[in-house]
Amino acid sequence: KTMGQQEFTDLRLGMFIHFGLYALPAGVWNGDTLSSGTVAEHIMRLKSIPREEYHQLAKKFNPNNFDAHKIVRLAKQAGMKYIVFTAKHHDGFAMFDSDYDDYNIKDGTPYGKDILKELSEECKNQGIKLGLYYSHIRDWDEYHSVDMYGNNWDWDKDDPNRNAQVYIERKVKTQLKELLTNYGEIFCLWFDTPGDISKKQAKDIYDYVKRLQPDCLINTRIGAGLGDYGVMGDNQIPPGVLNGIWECPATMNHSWGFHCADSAWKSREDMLLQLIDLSSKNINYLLNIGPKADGSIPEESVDRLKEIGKWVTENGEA
Ligand code: FUL
Repeated sequence: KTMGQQEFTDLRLGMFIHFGLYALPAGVWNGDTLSSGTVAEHIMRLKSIPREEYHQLAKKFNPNNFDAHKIVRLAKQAGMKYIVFTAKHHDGFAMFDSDYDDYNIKDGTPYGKDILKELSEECKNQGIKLGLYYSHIRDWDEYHSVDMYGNNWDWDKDDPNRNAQVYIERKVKTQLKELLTNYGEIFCLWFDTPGDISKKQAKDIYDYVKRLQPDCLINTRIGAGLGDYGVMGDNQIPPGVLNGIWECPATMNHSWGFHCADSAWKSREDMLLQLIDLSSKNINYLLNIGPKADGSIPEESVDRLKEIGKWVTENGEA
């Protein structure tokens, strides 16, 4: 049965994981460091990195210290009731085994394993819900017939072979089917930055997901006014109570993906105040970690999660 409004809201706190090839440059490209106020997972766009060059990152990607067991345990210790993992971010690289092409963690990296499989099995074993982030319109790897170098990062609506519709049919549906078939129960699909997706396209994707897993919740970032629950802007906390069910995705520093120069860490108090504030408004707090290229979790994040967990244990559920 589909999760009800109260059930979703009762989850309160979740862990967002932004992990992908962008963890390798970690905010630095050709000796040039992105300012600490930017998001490192956007480095391909921010540095206009040619597709072929960005692809080289896959050949070096070997996150052997990604310890799914420890990450899931950490989430649980922090009082988190669900995890949302970036299956595919805007760079187009699949963090799971995909038959769409070899640009995925299993077939295209020295790591050679399906990291999502590991995570999904741990979630199941330790009894925590798993949701997946999937960038359904923005895909910088598929825009390549367009002006890649002039920073024109949008679909060429006039190209019959390469436009949003063709991409949805070929890549999005192939991969959503894999994600909703091979990893057990997926509690939510977290779509993002719909741009000018049409109502028809959004509805088509929405129905496609529900056909594969009727209980999977879909966030409003699917676009065109659709979605089962609302997502606030990044790090946005509304001043008052809202109608409906909501979630606030938030970072511990500024960037979502690991950024070596981003040291603006929020304090434990900052985050607990946010948790309490959101909780009083019935809005879930989806708090992010960005693993390093080797898969390990930045110490600053681990420390903060442990402190949050301590507070949650001592004070009951927020
Ligand atoms: C944004 C994305 O562009 C960011 O990279 C991040 O994934 C955030 C949660 O959503 O809109």
